[in-house]
Amino acid sequence: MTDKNELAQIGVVGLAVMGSNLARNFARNGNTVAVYNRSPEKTHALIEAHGEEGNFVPSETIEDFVASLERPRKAIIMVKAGKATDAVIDQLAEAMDEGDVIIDGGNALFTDTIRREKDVAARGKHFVGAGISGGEEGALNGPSIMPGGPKESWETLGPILESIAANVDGTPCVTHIGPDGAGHFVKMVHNGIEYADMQVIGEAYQLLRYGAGMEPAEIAEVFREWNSGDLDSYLIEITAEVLAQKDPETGAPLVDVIVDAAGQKGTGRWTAINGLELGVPITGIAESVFARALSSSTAQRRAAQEGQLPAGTIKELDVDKAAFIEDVRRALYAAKLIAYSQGFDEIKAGSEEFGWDVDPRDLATIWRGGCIIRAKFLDRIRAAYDKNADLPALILDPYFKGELEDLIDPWRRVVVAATQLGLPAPVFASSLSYYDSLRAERLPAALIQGQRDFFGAHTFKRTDKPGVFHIEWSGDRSLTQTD
Ligand code: NBP
Repeated sequence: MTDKNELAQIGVVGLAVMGSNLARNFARNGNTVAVYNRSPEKTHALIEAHGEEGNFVPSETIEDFVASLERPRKAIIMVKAGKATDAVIDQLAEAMDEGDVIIDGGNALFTDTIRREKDVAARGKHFVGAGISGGEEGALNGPSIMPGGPKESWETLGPILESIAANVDGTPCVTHIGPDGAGHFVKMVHNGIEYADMQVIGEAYQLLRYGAGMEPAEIAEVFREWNSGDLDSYLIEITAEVLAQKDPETGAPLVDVIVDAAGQKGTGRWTAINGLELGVPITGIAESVFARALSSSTAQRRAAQEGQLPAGTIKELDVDKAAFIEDVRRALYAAKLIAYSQGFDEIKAGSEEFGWDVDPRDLATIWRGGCIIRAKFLDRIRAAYDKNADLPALILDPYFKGELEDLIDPWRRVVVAATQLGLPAPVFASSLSYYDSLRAERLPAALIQGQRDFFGAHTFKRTDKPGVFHIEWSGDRSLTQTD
């Protein structure tokens, strides 16, 4: 139904797949929704195909669109991230009045969101950068939404977003995350965790396929079974679906006909870069981004496959298949746990750096539904932060510590097996090194400090007394205290 005279509670600019699905979701949930797209064909197509799903108010100019919104006006931008977003923000800020709210629902880099919030605030309007997860299906049926921006905007925007968000146990998967770029920041880290989660699932598949010699359909059954336990999650569920799928053209397992070069749109890379900038070891996420890059290094891979690199001694799997499958399940669980723990570390560090005061319990709550990393496991994460919001690391929560007691030996066995089988398992292995580094009483960092003092007089601290010291390496090797 369309009514040009009715004022809309919310507007959507940009009616490609995400925007039109989001607009339909608003309309289906009782909101009158104003819709506008740069080229009017998309607006017409939406109204023609889905106009009966609820109350839409279509416009062909941004001025008419703004005039069709109830005050304070609220408009969500769902256009291509980057320059297009800046252009639309400018048009909306020009046409709107003081106190109106511009929401960017695209995948913006959080530093862009911080800049945009400042610019829009200087023009007297509110700006909310909102991370929206769940892809096109989530946009239509209930996404997980991570809005940042001023708290006042949340007061008016909150109920509308709650009406379309996914819902788990009566709790909507949306809450105010924090000021300016906080929403887009946590969405970025969410995507980074998603990269790691997908990579560890991939590594488990690789070991079962080429280590245990199992066929994709058989592995699909294993994943189906795993989905009824600790690993119960959307990604495990769809993995079983993909592995069970046959290629409609050849009848071969679909996974065998898909080129093994993983693409990326950049949010995982942003997460890794930000981890480096903040000095947070998010090794699982970074390694997953590198694994995708390596998969796409076609020329190098071809050269290496042509026998130019020695494989060394490759062993056959020498354990019972059922036992190996269970070990791989536990290694996957452990590596996944590390990736989440590291992701929450990055959020904590970002929150402190930018003064956002992000509550990790909120994230564990709103990621339980609607988003790609939705998993039963998030209830455990929420319980961990409920007990202690200042956990030094998620894996130090007593429940997860207990889980790791059961996971650590299988995890070590799987990393050893992968090495002996000559199969890559970069996140399984690097996560284990991270874990052992955290536990280690002494790290080789002492030696590195010695080296740095040797070649660059960078000084070092001592274990036995306070102060800063230097050895006269090129002289008499005496010790001097510099501070
Ligand atoms: P696209 O990212 O493909 O963008 C297409 C839309 O941008 C069209 O409506 C197009 O209008 C509009 N647009 C462009 Br391009 N330049 C414009 C300009 N200068 N002024 C006004 N409008 C302009 O759409 P999408 O895949 O629906 O994604 C929308 C946002 O949601 C993106 O930021 C994306 O990163 C994010 N996101 C997407 C997904 C997903 O699964 N696809 C998931 C999560 C987040 P036109 O019709 O006139 O060309």
